Amino acid sequence: MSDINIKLWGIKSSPFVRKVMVVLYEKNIDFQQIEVMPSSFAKVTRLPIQDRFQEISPCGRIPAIEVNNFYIADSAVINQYLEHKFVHTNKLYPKDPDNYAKALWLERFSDNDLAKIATRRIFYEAYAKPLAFGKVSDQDLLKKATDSQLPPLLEYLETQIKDKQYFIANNFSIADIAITTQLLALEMANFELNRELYPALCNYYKNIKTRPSIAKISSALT
Ligand SMILES: N[C@@H](CCC(=O)N[C@@H](CS)C(=O)NCC(=O)O)C(=O)O
Repeated sequence: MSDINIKLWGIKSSPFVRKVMVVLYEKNIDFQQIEVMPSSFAKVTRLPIQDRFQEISPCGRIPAIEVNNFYIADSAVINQYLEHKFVHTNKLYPKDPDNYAKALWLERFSDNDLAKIATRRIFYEAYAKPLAFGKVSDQDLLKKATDSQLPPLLEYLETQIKDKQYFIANNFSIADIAITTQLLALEMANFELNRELYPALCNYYKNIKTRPSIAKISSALT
């Protein structure tokens, strides 16, 4: 792989960038990180948008990846691409069709439904907004998110993990990566999972954080 030059565009604190970082670590693929904010954030902070970023990521979102002369955006697309491009590396998508579909569903649930509240509301209000924009968090929005919008999503995950080690067929997969990166975003926003309400999810989260690829992204944040 020494003739392959990989650049991952996006700041390490983004849960979606972290999804790709975990996949790269799991697959033992070397990469260079280009710490760039989404274009919409850069506009608010008036920071210059990096040369070429708009070309690499047409909607200005992070992450995007560059592999030699090829580039593509969106964590779900990037991770499927890496699975197909680097075929002799650790597999992160189940082979069995039912498990494969279930893993994709859990990834989509995390990227869309869970991220809408965990990242775009709680992580953004409590962590990113004060830190990146120097603005005060909206406590009403945060309370609504933590008290009523997030619980049904966590309850669903609790029913899906039960007492298993991983979400799908006892193998670490893209489903675990997508879910864990959202749970990490909640932790960064100082949201603590309630052990009484979500005992299985709490155990799962505690264990998965000891996995080297996950430990690596968690420690990169502190
Ligand atoms: N579906 C995308 C979502 C990426 C995303 O929303 N990234 C955020 C940063 S965490 C972003 O770029 N936000 C800026 C924007 O939406 O304009 C993915 O999985 O890559």
